[in-house]
Amino acid sequence: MTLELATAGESHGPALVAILAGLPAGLVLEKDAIDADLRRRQQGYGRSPRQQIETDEVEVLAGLRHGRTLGTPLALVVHNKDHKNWTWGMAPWPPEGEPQGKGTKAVTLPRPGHADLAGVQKYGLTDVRDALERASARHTAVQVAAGAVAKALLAHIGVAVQGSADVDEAAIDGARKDKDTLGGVVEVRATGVPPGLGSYARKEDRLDARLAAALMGIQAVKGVEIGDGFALARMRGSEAHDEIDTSRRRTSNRAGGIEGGMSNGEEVVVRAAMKPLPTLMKPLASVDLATGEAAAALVERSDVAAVEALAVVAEAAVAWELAVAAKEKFGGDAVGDFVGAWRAYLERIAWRRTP
Ligand code: EPS
Repeated sequence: MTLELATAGESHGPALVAILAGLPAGLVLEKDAIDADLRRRQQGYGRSPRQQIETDEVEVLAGLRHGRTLGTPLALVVHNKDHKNWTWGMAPWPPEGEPQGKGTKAVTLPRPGHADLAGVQKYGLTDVRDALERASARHTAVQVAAGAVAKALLAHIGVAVQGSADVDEAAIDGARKDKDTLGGVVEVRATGVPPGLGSYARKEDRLDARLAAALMGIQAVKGVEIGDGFALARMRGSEAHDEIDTSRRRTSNRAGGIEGGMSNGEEVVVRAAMKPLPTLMKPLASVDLATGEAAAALVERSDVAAVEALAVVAEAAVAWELAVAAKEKFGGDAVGDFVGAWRAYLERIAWRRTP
C-alpha cells in the first residue's frame, strides 16, 4: 500500500487535521517525539506573538492502539488555541448572535507576495480571509506531525533526517525595527538512505523531483537545490561528478546523494530558499477590492522571519517523501515485513551505511 498524506485546516479555524494512510502495522509512535517536533517548529528567532498563544500538541483520533499503528489510516489533529478568539469569524457553520472577536470584517486589501489576490480571483471570493486562512503556513504544524511519524518508520531502516538553518539574529532585529521581514536558506540532510529509492522510469518517480515538489509545496519556498545544485552549472564535468571507489562508494557528494532520480547511497542533501514573508507592518502598495482604489496592503500580526521553522517543516517534508519512497521499495503490511525486505535488499547489493 502506498503511503499517502491528506491534510485539512485553516489558520484560525478549530483545528488542523492529517490522515496518513498506508503505514505498516506495529509501528511504535511516541507522543513526546511528535510533540517535540511541533515545539521545535514553533520556536526560532523572529516568530509572531501567535506562538505564545499556541502550544501545539498532537491528538490521535484513529489508527493507533496503545501506541502502535494498526495498519489502518492514522488520523492526527493539532488544535488551534487561537480559535477561541475567532469563534464567530471562523465558525464552520453560519454563526449565531452578534459578530464578536476577530475575523468579523471582510479583508479587501490583498498583500503582495501572499495568495490573497490570485486566491480571490480563482475561487470567486469577496473576503480575502477565505483564501488566506488555508494559504497560511500555520498548517505546516500538522505536516510536521506527519513527518515525525515518517521519521519513526525510517528509524527502522537506519535513516535519520535533520534540518538546519543559519539565522542572523541581528538582521532579524533590524528588520523588525524597520517593520520589515526576512527570508533565508535551510538545509536538510538524510543519512543512511540506501541506493535505489526513487526511479528513472518516469519523471514522477524521480526522488529529486519528489523532494523538490515537497519542498516547493511549503509556503514561501521559491527555490530548491539538490547537492551542489546551481553551482554545478558553472563547473566542468570532471569537477562536478562524484567518483566511485572499489567499495562502490563516492569520494565526494556534489550530487547530494541522488543520481538518475535515485538515491545513490550517499547522504541526501537538499536546500530550500525562503522568500521574505509577505505580511509587512509597513505595507506595500495594493488595491482595495471593495472600492477599486489604490490602498496599502493588509497589516496583520505576523512573523518577521520563520526560517528556523522552515528547517523543521522541510525536515518533515523530506522525511515524508523518503518514507513514501522506502515504503514503495520495501512494502510490508507489518513493520517486520518492511524491515525484512530492507535487510534482504541490503544483502543483495552488499551495501552498508557509512558510520
Ligand atoms: C502566518 C501568519 C501568522 C503566523 C502563522 C503563519 O499567523 P497569525 O496571523 O495568526 O499571527 O504566526 O504561523 C503560525 C500560526 C504557525 O503556527 O506557524 C501566515 O500568514 O502564513
